[in-house]
Amino acid sequence: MFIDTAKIKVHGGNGGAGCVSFLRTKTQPRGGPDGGNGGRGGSVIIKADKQLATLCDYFYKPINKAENGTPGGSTRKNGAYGNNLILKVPVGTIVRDVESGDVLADLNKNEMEITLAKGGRGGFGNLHFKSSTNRAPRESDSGRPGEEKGLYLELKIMADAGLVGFPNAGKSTLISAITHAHSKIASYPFTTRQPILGLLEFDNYTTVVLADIPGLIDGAHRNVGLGHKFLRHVERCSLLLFVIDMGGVDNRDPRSDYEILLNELSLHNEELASRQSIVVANKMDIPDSKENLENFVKKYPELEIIPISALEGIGLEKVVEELKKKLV
Ligand SMILES: Nc1nc2c(ncn2[C@@H]2O[C@H](COP(=O)(O)OP(=O)(O)OP(=O)(O)O)[C@@H](O)[C@H]2O)c(=O)[nH]1
Ligand SMILES: [Mg+2]
Repeated sequence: MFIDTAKIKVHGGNGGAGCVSFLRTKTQPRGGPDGGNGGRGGSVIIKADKQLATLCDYFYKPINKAENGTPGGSTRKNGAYGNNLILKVPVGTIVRDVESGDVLADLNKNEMEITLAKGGRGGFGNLHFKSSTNRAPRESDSGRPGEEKGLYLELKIMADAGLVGFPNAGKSTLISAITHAHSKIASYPFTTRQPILGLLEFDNYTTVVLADIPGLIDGAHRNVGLGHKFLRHVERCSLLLFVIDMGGVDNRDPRSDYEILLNELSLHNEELASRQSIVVANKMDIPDSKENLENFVKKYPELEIIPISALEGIGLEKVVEELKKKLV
């Protein structure tokens, strides 16, 4: 299951208690205090892992606690440290404090990590309290509790370019044609239900990552269709590819499709609508598409438009060339 947000609680481990003990042996019947300190509790650490693609682990396990330290013992034995708990999350996960809303970390690189909740310090044993004036202390410390925090995790996948379009516009067909991705293609709307990443390799061996996301429709911001929340996954893209169906089936007008897309983008995040973009005019193999494209170009003469047929593989080199020019 693809999950891109999760609310979790993290607890550092508690410190172990200090020990009160006195050495008693045959040769040292009054050997003095020898209670060891408790061990420190483990910390909760969050770490980006490129093998992961979803936050679903945390949907099922929202409470995460590191190990407690163990208590100190007699004969000066200190308690063992609690093990740290490492929470692995996909690269691109943002961590926010639930109460303040502050961003604590943006784990945008593989293996990047931060400590979310420190473990508590272990308590002192009575040996620690020994002094010249108090040679047989009976006091010890309890361990400190570990830190506790409520956190909100949000995944914004890392991609260089994002495909935005109506359902059935041909986004998945395009990404499957130019990258190694296998995005499901079908003639019904909302085939794609979660973001799919595709790696595009250029002739000089440089690569960029494209993201295919579910289709948007009018009212997506009001949760119509699959809603617009998954637009968070194109927020990091420096380039947007608007995939527009020029076929005009069911009397659809590509000009209003484009307008609706822009509107839905700006309702999600105003800045997205003015992001660097290319319009990919798809389905140019359909007879009515020529006229539709002419009308589209007339209305938007300032846009960069690439006519293609993702299905028949026409115009794809031009898309790849533009991606290379703009992203590499
Ligand atoms: N004639 C024609 N059909 C196409 C072209 N590209 C895609 N299609 C068809 O359009 C339908 C939808 O294609 P998808 O690639 O699944 O569309 P999508 O934009 O990913 O759709 P969602 O995942 O539902 O948002 C499929 O039946 C494709 O075969 C094209 O260039 N020409
Ligand atoms: Mg699709």
